[in-house]
Amino acid sequence: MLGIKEKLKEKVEIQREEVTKLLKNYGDVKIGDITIAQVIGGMRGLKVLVTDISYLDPFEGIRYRGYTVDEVLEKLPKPKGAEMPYDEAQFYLLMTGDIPTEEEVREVIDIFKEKRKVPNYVYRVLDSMPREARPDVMLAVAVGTMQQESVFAKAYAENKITKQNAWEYMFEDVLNLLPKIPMIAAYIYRLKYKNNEQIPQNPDLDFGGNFAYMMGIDKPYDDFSRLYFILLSDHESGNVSAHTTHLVASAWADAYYSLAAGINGLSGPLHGGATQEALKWFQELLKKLNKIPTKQELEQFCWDTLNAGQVIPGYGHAVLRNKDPRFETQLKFGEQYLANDNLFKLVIVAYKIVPNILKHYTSIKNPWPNVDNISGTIHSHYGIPEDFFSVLFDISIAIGSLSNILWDRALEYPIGRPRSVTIDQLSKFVTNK
Ligand code: FAM
Repeated sequence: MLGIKEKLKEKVEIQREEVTKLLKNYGDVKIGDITIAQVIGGMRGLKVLVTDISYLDPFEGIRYRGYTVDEVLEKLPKPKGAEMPYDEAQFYLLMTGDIPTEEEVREVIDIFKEKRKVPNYVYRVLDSMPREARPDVMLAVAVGTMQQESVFAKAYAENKITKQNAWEYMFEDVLNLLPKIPMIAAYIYRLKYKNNEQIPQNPDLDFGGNFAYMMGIDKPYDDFSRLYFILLSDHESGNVSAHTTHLVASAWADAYYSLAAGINGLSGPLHGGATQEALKWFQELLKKLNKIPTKQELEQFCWDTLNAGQVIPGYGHAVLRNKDPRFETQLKFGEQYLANDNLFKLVIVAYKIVPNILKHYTSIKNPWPNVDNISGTIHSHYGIPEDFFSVLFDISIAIGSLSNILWDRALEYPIGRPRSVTIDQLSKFVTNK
């Protein structure tokens, strides 16, 4: 068996040749036009990034390295007795493009276990932060604090890094950093919400299983953790957090700086914060009526939200134009384990009604529930407070974002630097037409 590093070495060589060929022979080929609406509209729809880690088809949904959500859940190896695959297997898939064998995933599990231990100074920093600090801020601070561990930054300072070998140092950083993220996240959770009564790691458990264990939440939360971390691991590289991580890394910042930036990028209510917003919206509705609403009551609540100039959280998407398979997969989990949960019942009722309301607005390009519509309900079912949701999302995006920046270095992508225009220039452009 080839180890993950050797396998990557082989693949990096092949992909480098491909990229060189594309650039040399076809660098001038146009693949699209840019409109004023796209320039003003957050580059929506512009194909200006490249990644093989995942691809988001607007109608079919996400494919991780070419595999759909269902295929990934079916094909990746699972821990004994678990219904969901190892997150380590998803990491292997995103990194190498291959579904790992049991033996291949075992190598990653062993490496991750060996590298889990978080330096003590990180805990001291976390302990000294105000209890009011948001948990995702604490996670970003913890990741930033560990920057001094960066093998990449050290090698750069010693003039050891070349364009060709940069990825190997990035690989070291990724392997050192990723296994620590769920450990730190669980520590923050117990510190903030469980009176700092910490649960030591269980060396027999995998990435997701150990996270659930350290959180102190019983089965089947281990399987939900595995599932959630897989589902949210990557959504091509254009969403705010993945894009931020990539952009920061493009200036040859190491994995610690880059991921800390991505964690901050996830926080906004229109992105990672939407999980929290969606749950709040459902809770408000339930509180107001004190029962599962009728169709009319729910429709009225939607109109009240929209007429107040607010978005209905958990619906719509910048790229997807169809139902989100990540929503559907969590729905199946909920049907199996949350059938008696009132909030979950409300998610199902809303699924049938809200899209029809949103369809009244022709400007809304996707009226369907997105992944964040349901995640918060499931997190909250397991007793997790709302402001911790973005940390769970951060653990997931770490898997995909770190895979992305490894490949950014491997394929020697340059620093990101788009150009800007002024409004005046745009106006003149139109007048001159
Ligand atoms: N409720 C009300 N209005 C909505 C809407 C919703 N759920 N989704 C879109 N719109 C509006 C949008 O505000 C825009 O209005 P204006 O023309 O007045 O600016 C119009 O419909 C067209 O928007 P779009 O092109 O369909 O979507 P965008 O690409 O601009 O925005 C989202 C995409 C996700 C930011 C938007 O759908 C939204 O705000 N949804 C609610 C928040 C949410 O659930 N975010 C989570 C997204 C998730 F995928 C993630 O990143 N984690």
